[in-house]
Amino acid sequence: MSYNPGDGVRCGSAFWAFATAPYFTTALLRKTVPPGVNLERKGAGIMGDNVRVGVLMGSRNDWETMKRAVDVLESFGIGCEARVLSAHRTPGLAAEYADAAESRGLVAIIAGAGMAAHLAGALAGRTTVPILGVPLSSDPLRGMDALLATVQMPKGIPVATFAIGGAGATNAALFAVAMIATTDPEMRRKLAAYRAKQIEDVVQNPDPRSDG
Ligand code: AIR
Repeated sequence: MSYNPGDGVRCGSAFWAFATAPYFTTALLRKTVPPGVNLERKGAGIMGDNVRVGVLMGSRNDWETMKRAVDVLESFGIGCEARVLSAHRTPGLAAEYADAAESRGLVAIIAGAGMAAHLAGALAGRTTVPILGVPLSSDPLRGMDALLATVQMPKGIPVATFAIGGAGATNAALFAVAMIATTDPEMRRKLAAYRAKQIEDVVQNPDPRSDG
């Protein structure tokens, strides 16, 4: 089964079948749902329990970059979910996602968007769950537009902003790991091991002319 971030699924391949089944069921039942049942929770990509970090992106075209955040979180064994939500194209669903974040126990939301990147800020305005913004590169301004839109939040509503593109996606996830590590000794140990491996990689390959 190919991964489809537009459906909003739990990270980790073992979860895909479980995660996508309710979504498709939801789509099928959309016209016959009893009054009072809130299907929009599914529409907002709210998929289940044990999700600690949400990885959101403004477009499915952002997936190749934002996948790096998911890869990091999965490598640390952190429950996460990936979802396309746009501050402009699906503002209601983005708001709903933010509104539910605290009660779901999310520790952080990583939000990547390009161009007039308002996703991170729009989420931050609706939740006290920390928002980690990743500006994404696109033509013609190569991410400078998204960087400024993400980092230049007015005082009172912070967004932690990371580097443009893949480095930012990776670092946002590592930052979420570090947040979790403040209260989780096992995660602290894993993060220390990750750093140690980076040092080891440099020490073992000091010659820039070698293949590494
Ligand atoms: N975007 C989508 N909705 C609001 C914004 N800012 C961003 C996406 C993507 C860029 O617009 O995050 O990086 C272009 O989107 P698309 O779908 O046209 O490729």
